[in-house]
Amino acid sequence: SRPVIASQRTSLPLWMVALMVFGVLAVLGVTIGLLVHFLAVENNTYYYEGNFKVTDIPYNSNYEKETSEETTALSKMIETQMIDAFQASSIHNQYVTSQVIKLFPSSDGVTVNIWLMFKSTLGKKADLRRNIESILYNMLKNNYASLTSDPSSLKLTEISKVNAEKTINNRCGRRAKLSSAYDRIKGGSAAQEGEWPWQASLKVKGQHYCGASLISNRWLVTAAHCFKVYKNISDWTVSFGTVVKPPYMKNKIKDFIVHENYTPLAHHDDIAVVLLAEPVRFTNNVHSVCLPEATQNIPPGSDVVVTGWGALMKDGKFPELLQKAPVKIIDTEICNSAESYYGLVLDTMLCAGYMEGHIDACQGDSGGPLVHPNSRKIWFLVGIVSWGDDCGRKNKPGVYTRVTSYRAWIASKTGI
Ligand code: 4AZ
Repeated sequence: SRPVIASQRTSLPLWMVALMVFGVLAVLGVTIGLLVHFLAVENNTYYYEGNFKVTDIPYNSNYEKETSEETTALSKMIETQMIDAFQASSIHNQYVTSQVIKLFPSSDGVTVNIWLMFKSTLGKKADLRRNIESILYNMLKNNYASLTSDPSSLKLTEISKVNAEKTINNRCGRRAKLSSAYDRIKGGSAAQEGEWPWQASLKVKGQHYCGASLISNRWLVTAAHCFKVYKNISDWTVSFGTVVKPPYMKNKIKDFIVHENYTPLAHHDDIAVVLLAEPVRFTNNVHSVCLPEATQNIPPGSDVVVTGWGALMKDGKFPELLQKAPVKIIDTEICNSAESYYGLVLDTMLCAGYMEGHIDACQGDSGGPLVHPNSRKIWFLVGIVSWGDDCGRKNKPGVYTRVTSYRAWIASKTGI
């Protein structure tokens, strides 16, 4: 009987053997697949922060100001050089973006603080850092764009995603998330989350009433006419994000200041600032827009964007999601012509939209932002939705409070 037993033991059913072999192969396959995926295929994002010194630049306190012409000009020059250097390099496939965060002027030049984002496979991470450093070093050594710099001053460190995003979110007018999807309101389309992080909804008794723009962690800018009817501070709340209901967050307000010369029967000086009861914590979805200098000129034809939760057409439906509409600055003279507003548009206002109509701000967008990306793609608040003859009508574009005209007024009330 023994041989019988032995033969029983050795002859496992074929299907069971096949199953076991299959099982082992499957586990091996998944393991190898995962390893390859994480070591070679998966693109991880890495962030770096750096500093270097540009010499031979005379001291100018305007370099300390984030929004000054001097800061924009020098930052743009350096950013252009960095982009060119990385795009011409061997790591151009890993390069995502680079920018100047801050300039620190001193007696012997300007220290430049930069921020970089790369994608790389895990195995190549150490090489990547060395490569970035040597590309920047060579860029500085070559005394680019007639700027003299000190390549030995270059310092580069890897930073966490959390810190990288914090750096961006603490600067005005920038977006931490880079989405290719970024790219009613009447004639608009739904906004992406984090696309317009300064957009606020001013609510009366929990209902969306007006738009507003965040200019610091405590202050908002809006239209004076939003406070025409409801003047009781406790009636108001503020929320952010893209969904109007339920609100992404709910902030109480401590105070609002309406322009002294605003009168409810006219459209002039249609500006107010709102103080939040508690400062907001800046995130990818909530942070401030830049204010232009009083002297900044935005020429007719410039591309701007108006955003809000206003009606999709005159007497139309209100959207659930924040809407964006691309419009263009219109020459005030054209906007004041007989077939348009016939002289009603003051120097302290600006027109934006299209003379043929269709794309425009509408009821409920009031107080909200009209923003312009500068040459560095940093967003500036150029207008506040104020008035217009209906929405999207031919020859009746939207009229906005011209923010540059009130730059000093905003500073006098908020210190910003
Ligand atoms: C409003 O009623 C309103 N087309 C806001 C903007 C415009 C028209 C009306 C501009 O709040």
